[in-house]
Amino acid sequence: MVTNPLPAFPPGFLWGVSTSAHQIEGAVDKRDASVWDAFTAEPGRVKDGSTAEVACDHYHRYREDVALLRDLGVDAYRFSVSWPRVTHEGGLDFYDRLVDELCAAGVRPVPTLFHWDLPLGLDWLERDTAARFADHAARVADRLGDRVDRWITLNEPAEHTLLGHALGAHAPGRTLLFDALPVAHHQLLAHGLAVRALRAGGATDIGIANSHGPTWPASGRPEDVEAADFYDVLLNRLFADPLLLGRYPDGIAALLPGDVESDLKVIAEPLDWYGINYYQPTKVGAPEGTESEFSGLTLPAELPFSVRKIDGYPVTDFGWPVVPEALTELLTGFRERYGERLPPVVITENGCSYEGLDDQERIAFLDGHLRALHAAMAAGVDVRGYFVWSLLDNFEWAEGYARRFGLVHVDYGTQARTPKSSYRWLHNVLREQAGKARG
Ligand code: GBH
Repeated sequence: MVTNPLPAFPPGFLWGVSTSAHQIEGAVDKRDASVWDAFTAEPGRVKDGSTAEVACDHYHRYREDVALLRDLGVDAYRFSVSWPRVTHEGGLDFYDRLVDELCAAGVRPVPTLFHWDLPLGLDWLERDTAARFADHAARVADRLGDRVDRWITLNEPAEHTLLGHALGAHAPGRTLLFDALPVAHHQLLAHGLAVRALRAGGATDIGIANSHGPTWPASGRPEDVEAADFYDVLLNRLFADPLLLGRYPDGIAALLPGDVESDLKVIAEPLDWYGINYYQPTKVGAPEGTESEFSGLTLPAELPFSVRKIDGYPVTDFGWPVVPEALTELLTGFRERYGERLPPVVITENGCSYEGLDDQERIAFLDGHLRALHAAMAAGVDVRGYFVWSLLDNFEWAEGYARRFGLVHVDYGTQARTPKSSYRWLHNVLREQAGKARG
């Protein structure tokens, strides 16, 4: 049981929860197909053989879900706008209704414009997809911009590149290893072009949600340190450096297509804030010459690093280690590396998968990570908000419905929503924090 009250977060700190379209909406007949539909249809791609055709049926139950948000007491809701729904006749109407419902409930809408469900037929290996994404962004903003003032361009281009195009665990299922690098570059370019398009339409509060975590070398041996540094480039610096410093880490630009120098000017459009999705640190060592297992993935032997097990910490149902203090380390490390170039930070995702309605482990996870976040703020990192992943149990990509990340339990047979203990706990935290902010 967690009993000590959390330290006070500053007035104006934004409390929220996150979801994504493909993981909760369902209503597949009311949108065009995405690469995830095609991927899911291939046998063996999704562990329990499930699809996202219905998911949490949020498309039809959004009113009930917004009521859950309102009763939870969050300031903001991060959801994603499904690009293949926007391309479908009448698809934007759904987001119009959702945003109205959120505004009426006093919950600020924070849409993400791409969370992995690329329209089928588009391809991030093609440079043109970046321009298409900017058009998509402009179209959504044109419709919702009178009620939405904060935007997120992309969700985790790193994971989409790595899992979707390098290792084949996510849609579109390619196993290109390092030949997947153009996918990273084109997403970053898409981000920059979207920032310009959104600003041209009057938007003033734009960020991105990147997946980051500290990389720990397996030992002090130079070969382990070198391998860990390489992994750190792939997960962290490949994305943060171009966005925040306007350059790629050494050796990367030469591997990318096109006029990289001129693209970097677009990619480095100043951001109003920088979103970080944090889950866990990764321990990395020199290659061991064999395949290795990593979060349900098989990493090929030819990679110049190997991922090692982190011992000595509790693990979630997914097997991910629970290391709250690595969030403090991550944030202070970012502040050191990027200095004044780092805009205010928002934690756009943090959460864990556990079974059960009385989810004391989730409470302990969130409590620990909020304390770690507060410690980073006390050490001088400017953090403006925190979003829990996720409001609801949902379609966890290649894991299907087996992993439950929600504050609210979903019975996929009846679609009944049942708030878990963590939901009530967060509700109390938010009430307590509001009281503190009033002084
Ligand atoms: C996010 O990605 C996604 O944005 C979201 O859609 C998803 O539902 C959510 O997280 C939960 O998965 O084996 O211990 O090293 C998270 C990216 C990449 C974080 C893999 C955990 C490996 C854990 N994840 N990583 S470990």
